[in-house]
Amino acid sequence: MKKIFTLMVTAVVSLVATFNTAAQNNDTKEAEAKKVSILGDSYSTFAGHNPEGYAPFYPNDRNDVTKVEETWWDLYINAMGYELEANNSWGGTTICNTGYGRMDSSSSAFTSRVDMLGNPDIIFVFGGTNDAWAGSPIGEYQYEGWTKEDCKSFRPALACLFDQLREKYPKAQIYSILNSELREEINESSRTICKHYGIQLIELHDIEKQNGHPSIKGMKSICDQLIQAIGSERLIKPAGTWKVPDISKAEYEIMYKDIDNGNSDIDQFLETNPIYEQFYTPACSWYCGGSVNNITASSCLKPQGTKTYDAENLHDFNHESAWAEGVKGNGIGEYIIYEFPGNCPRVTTVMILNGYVRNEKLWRENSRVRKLKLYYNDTPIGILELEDSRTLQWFDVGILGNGLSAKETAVWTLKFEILEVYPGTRHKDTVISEIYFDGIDVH
Ligand SMILES: [Ca+2]
Repeated sequence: MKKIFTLMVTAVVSLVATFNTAAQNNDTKEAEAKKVSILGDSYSTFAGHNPEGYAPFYPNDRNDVTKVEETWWDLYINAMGYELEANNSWGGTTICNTGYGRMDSSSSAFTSRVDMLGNPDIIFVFGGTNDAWAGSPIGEYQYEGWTKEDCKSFRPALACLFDQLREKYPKAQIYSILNSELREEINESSRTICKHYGIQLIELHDIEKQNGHPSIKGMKSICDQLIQAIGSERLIKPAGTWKVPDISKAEYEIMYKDIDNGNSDIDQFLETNPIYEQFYTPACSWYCGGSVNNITASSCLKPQGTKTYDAENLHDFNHESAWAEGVKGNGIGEYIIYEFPGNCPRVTTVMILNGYVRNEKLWRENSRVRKLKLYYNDTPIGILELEDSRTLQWFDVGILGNGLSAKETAVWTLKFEILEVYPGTRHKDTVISEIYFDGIDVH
């Protein structure tokens, strides 16, 4: 793989448009990013990102989190490719109307802040920690007719909070996050009330803390646990597609050589067929800094004549070579794993040539992938829904990877598992010609 990388970097860089410009010019079908709002306490604060007048905890001298990019919510939103709608988090606040020292906290309690979340698709309620630490009264389970007095206790207040959120944001998906190491009656009450409202409760575990608050490591764990708990069913449709042209690599190369002889057709060809430019005469791309350590597959079809179907064919920047799964049937459950160096530039886009795209006949005769489950370090983060077309399709998958400051040895992986296929007319084998990447942290 190192060889391909070197080739790509040293290849003619003077060419026409870069990948990004080409992508922008194309007919994209970008889905609008989901908007996330947070109703929280100090764990979800960061100075400058919460409403004015609220007391943020972060950044703090006694905690190593110094950047907003290190908070659980910014990590999660970036990983999922979502957008922040509102972060209504306030340090020291309780869900119920009883705060520290048994003081009336009704003006800052979660129940008094439901109106300030904007227009979200997803709401995270991350509270209860201060109720536990302040020793707020637990109260009885109550699912209607709450008074301000009732909401001085945790159980009625939490139920009242969910009821208000449901009414005010009927389209939003609500998730409740429960801190680790809280007293059991808070945990048990949260489980019972979430169950009553059909709200998924994410119970955190093993969160590293400094001064009672998540550290950088703790924040990362929260993000990972959220992805693990709720990320798996996200459907990701192609953000755009490019047709695969009907000429071979050899024909293209002959045509390309002719460019010096004043062949103006090639310019026009490149403009309408950016795939060939990317593969065979690449300009600057994510690969100027990005690389892949190795690619493995759960199975590969045995060579047929001189043609191989190994996993390496997925990342050789040759549209004519392909990987095919090697089990009986359509290969449902078969998978491919890409391993990246720990300090590799981060990936935001997955590019896929679906099927045996070498020519139209082979493409039709062999099976193509319909759904690919995407895992980041073994955690499912979404399902790529591929079109049944002989095209390059690209998918915005959020920001994946550790970033440039990580150790090279802290490798990370992307796994692609076949969930569904479009059957071929002649063969059952499911084929993918190429999976490669675009991203950030380069240039
Ligand atoms: Ca290939």
